[in-house]
Amino acid sequence: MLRKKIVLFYPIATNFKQGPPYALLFLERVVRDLGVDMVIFDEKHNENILDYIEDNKSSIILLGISVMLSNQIINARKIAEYTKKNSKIPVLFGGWFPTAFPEVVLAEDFVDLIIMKQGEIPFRELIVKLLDDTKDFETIKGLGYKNNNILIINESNNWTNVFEFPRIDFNKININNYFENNNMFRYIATQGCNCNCNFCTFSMIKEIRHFTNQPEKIIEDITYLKNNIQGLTHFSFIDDNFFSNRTFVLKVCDLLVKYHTNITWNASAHIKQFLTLYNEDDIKIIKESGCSMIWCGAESGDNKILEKINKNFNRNDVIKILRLLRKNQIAASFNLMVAFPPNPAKDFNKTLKFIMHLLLIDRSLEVAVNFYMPFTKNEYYLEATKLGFSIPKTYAAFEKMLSSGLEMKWIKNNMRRQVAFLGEFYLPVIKRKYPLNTKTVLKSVWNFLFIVFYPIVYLRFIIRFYGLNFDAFLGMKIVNYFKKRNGIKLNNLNNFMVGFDRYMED
Ligand code: B12
Repeated sequence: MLRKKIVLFYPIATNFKQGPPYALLFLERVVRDLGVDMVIFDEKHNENILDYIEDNKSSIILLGISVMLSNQIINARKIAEYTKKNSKIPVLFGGWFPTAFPEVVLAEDFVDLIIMKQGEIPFRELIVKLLDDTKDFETIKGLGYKNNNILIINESNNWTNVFEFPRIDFNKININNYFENNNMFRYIATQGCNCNCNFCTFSMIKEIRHFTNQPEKIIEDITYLKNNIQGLTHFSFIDDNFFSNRTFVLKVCDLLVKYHTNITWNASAHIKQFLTLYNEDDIKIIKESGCSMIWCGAESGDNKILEKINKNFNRNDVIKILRLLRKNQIAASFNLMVAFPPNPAKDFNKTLKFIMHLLLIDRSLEVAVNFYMPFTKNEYYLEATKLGFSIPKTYAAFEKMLSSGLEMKWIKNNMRRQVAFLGEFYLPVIKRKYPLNTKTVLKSVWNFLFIVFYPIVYLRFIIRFYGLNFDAFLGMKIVNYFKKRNGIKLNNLNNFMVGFDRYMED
């Protein structure tokens, strides 16, 4: 008899580089003792999932799809619809999108089941039931299912330490597919977050906590990855809040110094936590262990906004961490949000000027800016609803949002233009740094722009003036002319992310 199979699918999220599909690797480990085959398809690298489903439909007992709010929604639907149309395989959606919007997802005909929050425990329980051919799903916490077309959403499990489960198996993917920039690999060392920022998806999960993997296990994984990927020297810890546990961080650093003197790494921190937890000696150890960059949510240049979104720090703290990192030769990278309703112009102005100020303190600072999207129910969400805003109510409305953007009437076109000019022109010029992934043919164009436009852009930063963008307009015309001439196209899968990222093209 054919062995039963579970197919797990990670739809493409972005046209930029993506890391390994950790969500699926974390799930595989909890069912590997159940005598069922698990096959992982990452759409970024494996194209033949439909053929696989077609060829194996009699032995596949479940198709599981991981979905976060991104282009994944669109491609998840395509595979799910195909599967429903051409087989009897049940389709399960998991990940942050069904966690945040369970009813929206489960209401669709192409979805039979959803799993909310951490998947490990409910996923294992579900597979056991499917293997037994029983359908009494009411005992599985975190599961949503249908009974005679009625949607049933069970209560969820508490947030648990998933690092206590068996280790993930890197052999389930081709690790070399995830080797980036000829030196880097993304890795998950901790999970969750212990902050209460009320704009973050995590704030929807009230009892969310922060858990760390054991430092020794992390070092073993790093050794394994280094031994199996030629040229790997840099790790990006893509955790939400790597630095929130000092004992853990210092232990990792200690082991890195002991066993991996020649690697560098970057990770995320909450600004206040970092400033409170780490002294100068700690930062020296962190640097010595290879830390080359720390990224943080600086979020806003407006103290009032920082207070109201519960960041627990102010502008001075942002400046303080930037100076501290600079002094210790660790690069900083800040994410910010602009245009909070109902007075978007106020924080917009403060934040853009603040960014200019920060850049004058440290030219190596990396910055990403997004327009604030009121997805969680805080004060700004209420203000936004007064202005006619509503979160999409159906799966199709979310798909539309991804291609045409969210309707946020308080954001004016000149704001979009100014943010775009800041990201695409002023920052590269003041930093004299090509936008990431700039094609070789465009580098000489940028070199020219760096010389011609630097004085005026520098002056702008000194007087903090980002209006009347004749220089950026001209500069971008020149860049776009050469892009067109060389057939370079920017194809963004996520049009709703209306700000700019550090990544320009890929
Ligand atoms: C890494 C990451 C990315 C990578 C993803 C690719 C990759 N594999 O590296 C990249 C860089 C592409 C990315 C992009 C984006 N991301 Co992102 N990302 C993350 C991050 C930091 C870690 C994801 C991860 O691998 N976690 C580790 C795994 C083990 O955990 P997990 O994914 O949560 O999976 C568990 C459960 O969710 C569940 N589960 C997940 N999938 C499935 C599937 C099934 C079948 C089941 C049963 C269970 C299940 O079980 C898993 C094991 O417990 C998360 C935050 C987080 N902690 O998850 C944000 C997060 C997922 N991203 C988010 C967002 C919004 C984005 C962006 C849209 C915007 C942005 N600014 O980041 C973009 C989209 C694309 C773009 N603009 O280009 C949000 C999602 C919000 C939402 N409601 O969907 C999160 C939660 C961040 C946040 N705090 O808001 N992201």
